[in-house]
Amino acid sequence: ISVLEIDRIAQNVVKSHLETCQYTAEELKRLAWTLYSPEEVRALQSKSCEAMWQQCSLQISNAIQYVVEFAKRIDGFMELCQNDQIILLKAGCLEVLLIRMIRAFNPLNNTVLFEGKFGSMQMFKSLGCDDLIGAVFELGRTLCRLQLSDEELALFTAAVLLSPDRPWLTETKKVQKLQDKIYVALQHEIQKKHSTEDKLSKMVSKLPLMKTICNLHLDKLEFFRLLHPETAMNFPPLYKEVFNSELQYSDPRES
Ligand code: 4D8
Repeated sequence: ISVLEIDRIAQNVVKSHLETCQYTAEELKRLAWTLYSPEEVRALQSKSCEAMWQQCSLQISNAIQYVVEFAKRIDGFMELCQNDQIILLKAGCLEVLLIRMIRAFNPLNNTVLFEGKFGSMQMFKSLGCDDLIGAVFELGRTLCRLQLSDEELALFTAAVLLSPDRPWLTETKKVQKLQDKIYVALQHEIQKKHSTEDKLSKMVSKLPLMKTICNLHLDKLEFFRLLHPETAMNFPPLYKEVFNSELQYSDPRES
């Protein structure tokens, strides 16, 4: 693999990332001190659990659409079989969102952008998922400390998306080769900034916490679905498609 090819991969991934982020870095900088007022936070907190879940699932579903577009623009992704494309997106998109979140996370006051304004974890109180939200904010804080550039974020999210160890992949080798190249490009990008510490291993060391958060989210969703099946049925189709535990195969006996 040549330096030329690494550069080409880096350019493709970074361009895809920048084209598929809802907000530019400048927009986020401008928004950073647009905070929810105490009254607005109280209004969010006094929503019903169902209404807040609905609102969050809509935000996540919106953000997933951009991740799908990001994946499609990564060279090689569309050349994978459709089965593997779906498996990689279903398994990786929340992790990608959590990494993307740090662009919209202000570590100075521990707030995150939610529907146009920044708010602390207290604004999610009515979800009834304090442990999940606590873990998400902890991840935000620790990832922010790494001070990742958009180039590093782009390559890191692409590498996470192209994880060859997702269950039920058919073309594991093909995915592995794509991920290897992206990690080489990421290492190359990190070295450019001659950072002394081992930034890449610090990034990779956050993956277990991300996996924990994904599993916690699935647990919470499963529990929510038991308590409020009618609300869960009305979640956005993309959210349901990505996070539904039961694969919806039709029963062959019925046809
Ligand atoms: O660019 O789309 O504007 C998080 C959601 C981010 C969840 C969104 C969220 C993001 C996960 C709302 C609720 C990450 C951006 C905004 C909305 C990702 C938590 C915070 C996007 C980056 C920041 C800014 C709660 C956007 C994890 C999940 C819990 C449930 C009960 C579903």
